[in-house]
Amino acid sequence: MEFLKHLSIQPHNPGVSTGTKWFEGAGARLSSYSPVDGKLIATTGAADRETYDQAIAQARQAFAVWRNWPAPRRGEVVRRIGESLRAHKDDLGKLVSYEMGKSLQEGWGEVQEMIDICDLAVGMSRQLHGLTMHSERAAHRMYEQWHPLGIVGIISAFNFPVAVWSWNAMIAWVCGDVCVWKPSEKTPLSAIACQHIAAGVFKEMGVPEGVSVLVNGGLDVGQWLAADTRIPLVSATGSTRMGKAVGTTVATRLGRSLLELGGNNAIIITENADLDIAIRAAVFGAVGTAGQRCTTTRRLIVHENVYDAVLSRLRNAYAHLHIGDPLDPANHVGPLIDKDAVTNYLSALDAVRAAGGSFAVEGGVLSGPGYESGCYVKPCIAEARNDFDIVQHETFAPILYLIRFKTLEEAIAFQNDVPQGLSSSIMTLNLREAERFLSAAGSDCGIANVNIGTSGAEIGGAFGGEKETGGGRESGSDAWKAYMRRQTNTINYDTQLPLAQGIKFDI
Ligand code: UN1
Repeated sequence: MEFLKHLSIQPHNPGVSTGTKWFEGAGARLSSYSPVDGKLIATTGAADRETYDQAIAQARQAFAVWRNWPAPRRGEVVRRIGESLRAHKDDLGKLVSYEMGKSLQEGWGEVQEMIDICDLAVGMSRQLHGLTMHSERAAHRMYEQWHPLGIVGIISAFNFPVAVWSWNAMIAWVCGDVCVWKPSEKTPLSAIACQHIAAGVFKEMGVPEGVSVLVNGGLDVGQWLAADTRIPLVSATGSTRMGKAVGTTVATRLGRSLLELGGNNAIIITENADLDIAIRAAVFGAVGTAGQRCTTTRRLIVHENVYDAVLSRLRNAYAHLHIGDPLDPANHVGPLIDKDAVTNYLSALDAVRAAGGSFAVEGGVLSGPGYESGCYVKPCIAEARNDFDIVQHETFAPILYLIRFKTLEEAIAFQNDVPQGLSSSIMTLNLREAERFLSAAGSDCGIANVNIGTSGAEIGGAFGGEKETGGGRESGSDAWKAYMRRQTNTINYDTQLPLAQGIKFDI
């Protein structure tokens, strides 16, 4: 466990930080157990209301200074964080893998996603541009500019314990905001490691204390953030249930929220698909991160003419999956996050059977040597109908539902007929099918891919989805605008004061 030392993780860690300073916090301590071997990794303090309020006060002070730093200089801070992440990639990837349970490849991939967003944010720091408009009045100029918003609250989930913070924080920082991060109580150590990495750069560059605040804790801390009028934007990633609670609380005070919630992502495999690509995409999409990505492939909508071929290839691929210690590179699939997740997985299997579904690849909990934590489950495949209640729900586990279709219209209707709208794909070499899927009458998701699976989005595009996924967009494209306030400026350099719309008002 050398990586813990390299990342400054102690057996007992303080729970709250304003950057370089750490505070114990008098909230109920958090214990982080690894789902890999069931062992206690370390504990952290947690925020109580008083420590929380002090940390927010520090963030406010920091904002008053930080917003005046030129954006490219803030970009330089983010560039250095990216460099430090490169230096810590191996260790941080291992910690993510050990604390959360995803394969080491995916742990490293998550850190790479952080590095990528740093690079993107550095470039953005010189491109936070507004438009200029032509005024209807002579000798007047109109333009818009984007100013920093203030404190950005970040609530992140266990499944991407470090990357989701970085998508928000790196961009918010170049925008001139300061961040308050409430990580998942299931992965507090990964958050502590990130805070140490950022603080190292802050110290070197004289970044004001309070630009990066970490508040570990439980549900109550998330509720404080959501209700806090000092926080103009709350970005929350997690379940639809959590997002509805946060979004409602933020809305009652007319704050802004950016919600990244559940997905129920499907791949449509038409009779014109390249099945080699389709099967690889489907298997990685369904079992990667043990089915605990918001972009996980949960439904496979397969044309009747290729259904049997797809099923037999999937059976074959699933038979070759290695399930076990995610830090062992020979394994494809690690554990679920905890025993509650295992319970949810098992009740989903019961619900499939009760609804009349059957299993083409059986699931179950693994036991015996290497599986002592009780969190390892078998990825499984159920033949189901799209309108089963359980199929309409997001179960955070490696359960893939197979659904048969006859016409593309029917397939697209199935794809869209769920409450969520995050990611979607079509596998086809037929241009007409692909374009219909991408058209206004096609997929209703925030992400729609062709011959690529539903998970593993690159950070250059805007990431997020529609309907119960919450509507927020993070990462690339112009998602930075959510972290700033827009101001329209009209400047009169005339000797007269003409009124807009030609109104006459003589005194
Ligand atoms: C998530 O599961 O919350 O597209 C994010 C992907 C990753 C991000 C997933 N880049 O699968």
